Amino acid sequence: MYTQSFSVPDNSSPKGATPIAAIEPPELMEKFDKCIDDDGRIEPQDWMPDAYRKTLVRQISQHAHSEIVGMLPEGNWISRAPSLKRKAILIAKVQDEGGHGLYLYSAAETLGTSRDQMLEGLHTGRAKYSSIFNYPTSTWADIGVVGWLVDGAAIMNQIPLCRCSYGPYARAMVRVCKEESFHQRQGYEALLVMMTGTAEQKEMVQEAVNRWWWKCLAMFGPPDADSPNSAQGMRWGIKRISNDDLRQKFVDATIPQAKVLGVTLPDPDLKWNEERQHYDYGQIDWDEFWATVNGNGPCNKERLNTRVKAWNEGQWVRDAAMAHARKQNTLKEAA
Ligand code: FAQ
Repeated sequence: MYTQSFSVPDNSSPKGATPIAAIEPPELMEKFDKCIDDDGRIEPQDWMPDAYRKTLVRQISQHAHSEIVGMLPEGNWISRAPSLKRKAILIAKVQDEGGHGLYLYSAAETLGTSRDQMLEGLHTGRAKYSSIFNYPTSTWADIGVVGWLVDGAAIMNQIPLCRCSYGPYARAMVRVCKEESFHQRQGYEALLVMMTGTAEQKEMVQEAVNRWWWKCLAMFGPPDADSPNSAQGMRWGIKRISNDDLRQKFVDATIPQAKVLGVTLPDPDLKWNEERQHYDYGQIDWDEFWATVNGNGPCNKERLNTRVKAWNEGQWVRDAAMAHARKQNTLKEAA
């Protein structure tokens, strides 16, 4: 079961009883608030309220875990990619996701947490990671759909994070977004090719879209009204656009892409709303989302077991690297 390992204490929540200003030195708080109000960047050496630090550790470590666990559903298809070209692209993509996880762990470490602490949270099931990676990739079309829709949703969420008030996170996001953009395009292109193929291939794409669409909408997090961290995250310039607004942007951007591709999005309520100048969409199954976030999705146990096994089996590599570093240090000292 997942709990709230990196949760921010109640006093940092907009709904909390004690305002943050009341528990932090006023002159430091004033300088921090001014920097946030001026849209400046907070750097690791700067003073920051404890609640800001904890919120960032929570979000960045969850994000890092998502990238690392996110390697698994796609890694599942590397050995079965239908051509050498697709295999090379998929290996590069999965490797990129691993790199994103590493930048993000490094960004979180600048806040005073250690990688061991973060990984312990993941491996014991205390830390969260994105709900989306707890669903199976059952056919090759899923790999295209993950690129198109999952990476598409990830970019929509991550572009505003390039302007996050915490410098190391914002800078990591710039590179991550460039790579995610390639990921999204390769997925869409793979699907475009399948849609010029046989009836079975087209059906495989449609069936994969049907399974992933709603899960991707839920990726943006609970509705704003039920999102405990949003108001404070936005006040601090960590989040720039709310969960619901990002979800709407994703729906609006994806509908024309689905038309070009020739697939139907599985929502009878999708309809252009002239007054809102946005598409309306149907009800997301939030019970299913929370069950998955809380450890009871179709692949939660498998994903966690795989990560723990990889970590345990990699112990000798970490030991060897440490032994090598010690040997190099001894040689340097002796020289
Ligand atoms: N899954 O109050 P809010 C990717 C939790 S990377 C699980 O709205 P917040 C790349 C949330 O943590 C995908 N839990 O929270 C890739 C909180 O719990 P807590 C990951 C979720 O932080 C592609 C509680 O619900 N991206 O895909 C989810 O203000 C392909 C209440 O929620 C990021 O992490 C969820 N979907 O907003 C890799 C981006 N949604 O912590 C491989 C950075 C919410 O209080 C292959 N993160 N929760 O115990 C964010 O932007 C934010 O953290 C949100 C959530 C928007 C995810």
